[in-house]
Amino acid sequence: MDLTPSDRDALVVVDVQNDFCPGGALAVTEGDAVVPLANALGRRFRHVILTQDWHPAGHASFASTHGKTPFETVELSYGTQVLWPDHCIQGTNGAEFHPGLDIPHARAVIRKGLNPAVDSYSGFREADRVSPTGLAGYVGDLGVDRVFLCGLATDFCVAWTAFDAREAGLEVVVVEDACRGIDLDGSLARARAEMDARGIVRIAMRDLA
Ligand code: VGL
Ligand code: ZN
Repeated sequence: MDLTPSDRDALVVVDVQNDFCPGGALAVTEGDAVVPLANALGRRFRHVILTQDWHPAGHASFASTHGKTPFETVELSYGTQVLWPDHCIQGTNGAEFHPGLDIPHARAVIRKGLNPAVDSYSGFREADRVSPTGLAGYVGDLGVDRVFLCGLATDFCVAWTAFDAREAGLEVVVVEDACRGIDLDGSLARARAEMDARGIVRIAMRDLA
């Protein structure tokens, strides 16, 4: 595969938000390390989309909503939901992009996880597997047939975005060293295996040189 970015490619920067960085409510180890890499990647793409986890208070993915402890699971209408600390609440500082994120030509921000009853790891589709965010239509309208992904977290929002991009008929490239994972009970290894099984290409920054 020729990895040189062209106008038929889009970069999707997933959830590079304060709550997923050190000091945040759902901090990913070294989450802030992806910021300079996302910025460098951004300069290589004409089309850049940012996703933003954007939950209402009392969201169904919050442990506090169910009187439970973070990282327990609960059965919701659409299946098993991991419960998280309250994070990325609309309008809070934790929901803002990391202040170092510097991709001024990023034209679209896809907010997700707005439905109080349904989570959305994926930038394309909510966890009920039927409610679209509009991202597939947006990139399709631009003539994009391949997306490159970076950001947080490798094994949740990046992975689910990659799976749904593939199901939308796009080629998918994950820039792994521009991502960081949560790794809950082996979730990182499972996500990588699932990416390989679905024909998602995993690369490193240097492969784009
Ligand atoms: C994420 C858990 C909950 C992510 C978002 O960005 O990977 N993980 N909400
Ligand atoms: Zn979330």
